[in-house]
Amino acid sequence: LNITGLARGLVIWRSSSLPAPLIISTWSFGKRGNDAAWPILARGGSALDAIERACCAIEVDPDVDSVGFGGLPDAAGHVTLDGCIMLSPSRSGSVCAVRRFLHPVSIARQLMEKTPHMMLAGDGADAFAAELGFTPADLLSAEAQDAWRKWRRDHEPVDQSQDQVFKFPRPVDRGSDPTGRGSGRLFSKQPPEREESDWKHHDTIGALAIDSHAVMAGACSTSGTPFKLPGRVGDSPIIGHGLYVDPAHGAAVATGTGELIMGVCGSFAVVECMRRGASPIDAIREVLSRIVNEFQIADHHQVAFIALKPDGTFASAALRSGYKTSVKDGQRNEVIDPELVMMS
Ligand code: SD4
Repeated sequence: LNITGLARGLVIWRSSSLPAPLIISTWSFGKRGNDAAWPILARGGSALDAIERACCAIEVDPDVDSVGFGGLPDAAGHVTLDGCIMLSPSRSGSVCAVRRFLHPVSIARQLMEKTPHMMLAGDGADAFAAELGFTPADLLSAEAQDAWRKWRRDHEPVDQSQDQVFKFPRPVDRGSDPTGRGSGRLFSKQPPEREESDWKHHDTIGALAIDSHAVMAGACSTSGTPFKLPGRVGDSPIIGHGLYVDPAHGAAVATGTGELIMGVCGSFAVVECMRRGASPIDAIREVLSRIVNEFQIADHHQVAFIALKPDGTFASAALRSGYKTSVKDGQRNEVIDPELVMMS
């Protein structure tokens, strides 16, 4: 045990086994979020503040084509944002189908902290944000609008029954850009390779953190799948699907094809496996196997999870190649490959 401080005359004893602060985010662009959040964790601030800051940094970044401003719109040309935040089973907030505000995670946090509710949708979420004084924002970038116009041209009339929405090659993360920050361009053409779609596409910033008080928190934010049916909501804002945090047993966050993740309550299932004693990587392996067994997996499908235990051990794994994880703590600031890629 170490004496770590004095407060109002009380000696605060802290176990030397407390984990050092840590933040882990999905994709290589998550590194930008980690960098933005790190000063909070480094000065002893809260994991909750840190993951909110990480998500906000990505939401305002127009170079990230899957979150916040710059995200691709739905089939009707409207960008809708989903996000959630979680500390524990009794402390979470989420919003979905937000159309007039840029920061779903911040709105979700306000919902968690200021109301007895856990989830708000659509106009109700927008009205709540307006009432709280969030600044309205235009979410549709010129580039995303061009992409939508091209999509409409090529898919007229829109026939969602043919699964057009999902028939784009899956996102591929090539790691850091020349600045070392992670490109954020998971879907744009990047010659010479042509593994990706002509379209920029969808994905999610998911972040898990532990602060110096050993508190764990998680959040995720997305514009969902591109050109989705208006009203479609994926896993990301739904507690237990895109994100789950149980302070005693661990946290998990997901990215990828929401429908696959939702089919197995993915993040909750990962945490449940850890609760029963599985390591983070074995927990993810079990849930990915379940997805493979339950769904007809197509080329364009991707699912990745990050799992974190309260002691700071973590793992990430993906259904397919092309996914990366960003991690930052006192010693390192890296973009790493997942420990496991389940299918070729
Ligand atoms: C969704 N899981 O809406 C989110 C978006 C995402 O890769 O992560 N797509 O399905």
